[in-house]
Amino acid sequence: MAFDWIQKEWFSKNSKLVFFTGAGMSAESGIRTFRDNDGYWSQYDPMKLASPAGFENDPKLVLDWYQYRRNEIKKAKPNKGYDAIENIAKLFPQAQVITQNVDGFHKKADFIDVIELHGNIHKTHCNQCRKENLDGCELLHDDKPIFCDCGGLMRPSVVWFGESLRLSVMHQAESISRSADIFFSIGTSSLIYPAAQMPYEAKNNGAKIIEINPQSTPLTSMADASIQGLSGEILFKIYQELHANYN
Ligand code: BV8
Ligand code: ZN
Repeated sequence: MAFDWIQKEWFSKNSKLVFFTGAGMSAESGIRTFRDNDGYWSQYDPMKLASPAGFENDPKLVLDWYQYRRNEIKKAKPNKGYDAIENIAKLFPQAQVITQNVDGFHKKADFIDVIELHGNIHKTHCNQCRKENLDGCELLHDDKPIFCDCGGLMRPSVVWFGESLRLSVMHQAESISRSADIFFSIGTSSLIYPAAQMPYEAKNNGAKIIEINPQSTPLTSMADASIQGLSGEILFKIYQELHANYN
């Protein structure tokens, strides 16, 4: 293969590829990450904006922030890294995506399954009875928080700090990671658990770990290949290589 950090013998036509993605995947779409120098957490306190206590303390502040992020995401669109993953998935039919992102940029399709570990920002549910609302329901009405008929407050359907991930989602992500032959970890600081456990589940079950990130992370030392670069560009190059060899 043209680039030396991916060994040809790692791949075969029926390899099971898993793409584990974080906020860096959407950086080239103009969406801020969390922990880069210009990331959200450099300006805001995550416990005030992404935790149950923060929501309880000031629901309007939290809902304003999520509505702002929804609007930013709606103005943006997936970048070529997303297209590359979809095209690679057409070459390797068992490919799957496990994402920490809530922007919904990874599209489920018949050739690729997408697990959203931390939920989806476009979905809304009641904080008390968990009744879900249709996609796209606004978070504020007349600039005020919206109450469910049970009296609870409507909130974005994302996982906050201190909240458990849905057990079914966690188990699905664990078994997909354990069955991977090639596990790509893309655009994540590998700091947030239990999500950050996934590459270790893959590695412990024999997968090759390929990390794509301009920075090194706690995962870098155990990756079989660590590609320092931007996910959109790198994934497009990887697609070209794989297309040339496995089409
Ligand atoms: C849990 C909300 C069980 C969604 C987020 C004390 C109390 C409670 C819990 C804990 C605790 N101590 C530790 C924990 C566990 C905690 C945790 O991991 N904390 C960390 C700080 C140690 N985890 C939790 O709370 C989880 N739940 O444990 O439940 C429990 C229950 C009760 C009590 C105890 C435990 C829930 C975690 C989910 C938190 N939700 N956000 C939203 O609004 O989006 S956090 C946030 O981090 C996002 O969800 C995001 O998905 C996630 C991971 O971040 P990344 O995606 O990696 O993004 P980041 O900015 O960090 O990095 C971007 C990377 O991209 C960088 O490396 C950069 O170099 C790279 N990059 C930049 N540009 C590019 C690029 N790469 C490629 N190409 C580019 N162009
Ligand atoms: Zn309710």
